Amino acid sequence: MTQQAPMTEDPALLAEFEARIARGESIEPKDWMPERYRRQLVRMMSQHAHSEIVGMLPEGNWITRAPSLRRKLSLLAKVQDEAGHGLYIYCGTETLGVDRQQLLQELLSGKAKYASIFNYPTLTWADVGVIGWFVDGAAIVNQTALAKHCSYGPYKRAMVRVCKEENFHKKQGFESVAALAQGTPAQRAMVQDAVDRWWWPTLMMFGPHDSESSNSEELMRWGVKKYSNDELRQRFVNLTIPQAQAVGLTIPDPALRFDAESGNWQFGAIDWDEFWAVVKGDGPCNRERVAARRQAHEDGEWVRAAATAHAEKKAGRGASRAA
Ligand code: FAQ
Repeated sequence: MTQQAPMTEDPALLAEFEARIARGESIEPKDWMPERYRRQLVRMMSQHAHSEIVGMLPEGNWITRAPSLRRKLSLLAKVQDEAGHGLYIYCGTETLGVDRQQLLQELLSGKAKYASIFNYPTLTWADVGVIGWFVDGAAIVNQTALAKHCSYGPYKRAMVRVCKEENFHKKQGFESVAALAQGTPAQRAMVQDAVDRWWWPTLMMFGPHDSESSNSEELMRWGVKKYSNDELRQRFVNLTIPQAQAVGLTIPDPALRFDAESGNWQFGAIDWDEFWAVVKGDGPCNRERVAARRQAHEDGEWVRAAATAHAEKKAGRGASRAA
């Protein structure tokens, strides 16, 4: 999505818009907004929607291999929830005047970004629990801030429901992790291995360091983001370390230590080269993920054609009844 177009806004309208943000008012679809604000929201919300949809794939990989009916049911429900979140956020994006087909094309062509985390493989059943615990846990930290503070009304309201569901996901993930952590030595080794592989990519989900975050200043000024990437990352680490300790799992970071003065868990250096490689398309599963979405889109062609034919038939009947 292009962000570079020159934009000159009416200074009086811009001042009134910024005053509304300062008063904590919600901006609604028909309200005046700077073009740059609209574009930033389309960028962020469409990336978010794509993340929910692509995010179905790593865990979806395990639905047929869940170890019990109970685990299968909760995983099915979770993956279905993520589809709902994606559709919900695409609807939110449409309130900004952007066509969903265009956004989907950008995803299918490989042009659109989505969360880096979903380009990692799910190698064992333990990965499913750890994704619920870490990835949904990270999503909750990020999205609760949006649900409470985001200045764009439709996005903020969407996040309220999404966060409630993500909370269920996190609980089912942590419960599964706790069961494995108390299981046989092989189960404990499996879940520790999953923690080792998912920890650092989860920290990367929060985006680059604040000093490298090109969008944060604008998003924070306009009340979309309340907290910076590093602030939210720190909050996630502080919340998660005691949980790992409670179930006897080790976080793969030798530099981790509690700083009593700040109350923060200090952590080691993130591998930003890995992050940018994944964001630019060179992660372990980027090609596989986009190929799976393309295949799903092609497989769904008959459904779209049938729905269109049905709508046309209904419209035709309506027209002949009205005549
Ligand atoms: N992956 O300037 P910033 C979930 C890009 S949903 C890929 O700091 P910003 C649910 C960024 O787009 C997870 N790209 O960007 C679930 C920008 O590039 P651009 C998704 C990333 O917007 C759970 C450039 O780097 N959540 O997990 C990433 O201020 C389990 C510079 O970055 C959301 O989308 C990344 N991790 O901050 C589903 C929440 N980070 O566009 C299934 C809403 C950054 O200028 C299973 N979004 N980039 O070309 C946000 O809060 C923000 O957009 C951030 C990024 C924090 C993601």
